[in-house]
Amino acid sequence: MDILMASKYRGCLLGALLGDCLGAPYEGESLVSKVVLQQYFDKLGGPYFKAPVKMYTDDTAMTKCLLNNILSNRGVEPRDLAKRFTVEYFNEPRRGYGQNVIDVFHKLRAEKFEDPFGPARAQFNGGGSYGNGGAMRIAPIALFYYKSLSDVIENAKVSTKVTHTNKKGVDGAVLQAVAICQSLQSNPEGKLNPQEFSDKLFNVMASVEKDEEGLGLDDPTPYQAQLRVVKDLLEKGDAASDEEVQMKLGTSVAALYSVPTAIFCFLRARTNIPEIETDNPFRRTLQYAISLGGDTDTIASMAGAIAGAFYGDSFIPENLKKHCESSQEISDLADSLYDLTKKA
Ligand code: F2R
Ligand code: MG
Ligand code: MG
Ligand code: MG
Repeated sequence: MDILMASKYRGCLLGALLGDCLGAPYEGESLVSKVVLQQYFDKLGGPYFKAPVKMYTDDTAMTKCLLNNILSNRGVEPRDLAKRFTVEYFNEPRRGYGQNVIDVFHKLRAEKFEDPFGPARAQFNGGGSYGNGGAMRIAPIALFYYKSLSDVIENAKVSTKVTHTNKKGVDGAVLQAVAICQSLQSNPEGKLNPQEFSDKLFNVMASVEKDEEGLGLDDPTPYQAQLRVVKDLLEKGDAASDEEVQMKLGTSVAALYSVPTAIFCFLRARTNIPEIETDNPFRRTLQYAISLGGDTDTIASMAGAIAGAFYGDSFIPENLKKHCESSQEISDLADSLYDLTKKA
């Protein structure tokens, strides 16, 4: 067994879980005080105390569906995935789902899952959703298919289109999956060059962002534009204020204004950030992502997945994990996915 790779699988899925659970209480706030967050993380990550667990939201509920879809079918199977999302939603509807994705679940059920992509295609008068719901759950795709970039891209698209068919929603999921793959294949002890990391993503998106469906988009390369901003902000370092990051990259539920932000959070948190006091770069990633406000559960979850895939689960503070719902189950599912990938 490749001990490091198994640890990266757990790190990625636990990173996604912790970002979701710890970010959820702040979702929708404009900017979150770094002092308040420092106390929050110090308390939850310090000596263990009994407290109600921080509940996960739709981000993790849907990640689990995708994980179990891959485990049961040895790969993505869209009709089964559509069923799993729908059953999960009707079992636990109060997980903070996106406003419009709920219509997809109703239609899928009414139409008996005949066309697993049909209801998503009909969203927004046929334009499809550009929300970050595809990207926020994509980690299992990256982990299962990481050996082939074309498989990652294809399966990120297929799994996303069950709920999100707008090109910006789909390409955001592709970008997040590729970022996780890059982390998975990096040495956590080695030197990571943030500029190189984002250049590699840029090159992948240059081939993905073609207006191949003749959509006549105003800007056919929006993710490449956002990745240029990521590089500019990384170069500025401490000179870039949180407000500037928030304004230029965004912190909304739109994939275009949250996936590049999550990637930036991981890369920025490689080194110290003012007012965030921790030597642990995994924890720094989550604290920073949440501090930017907006879609905090989802941006922290996506940044956490990239960071966890880079550092592995040994960087995830034990007591922080214990305060998050289902952390043992997620860790076990990561091991099952790792075992399946070894056999594939
Ligand atoms: N929904 C939320 N947060 C809202 C508050 C939740 C509250 N705290 C609670 O507990 O209830 N969070 C979750 O939703 C995001 C993922 O959303 P998803 O799955 O992409 O959903 P949807 O509905 O498809 O899209 C989200 C919104 O984006 C806008 N939008 C998307 N496509 C559009 C288009 N083509 N034209 C116009 N608008 C479009 C709409 O406002 C959608 O409702 C995550 O943050 C997750 O945590
Ligand atoms: Mg959520
Ligand atoms: Mg998810
Ligand atoms: Mg969210």
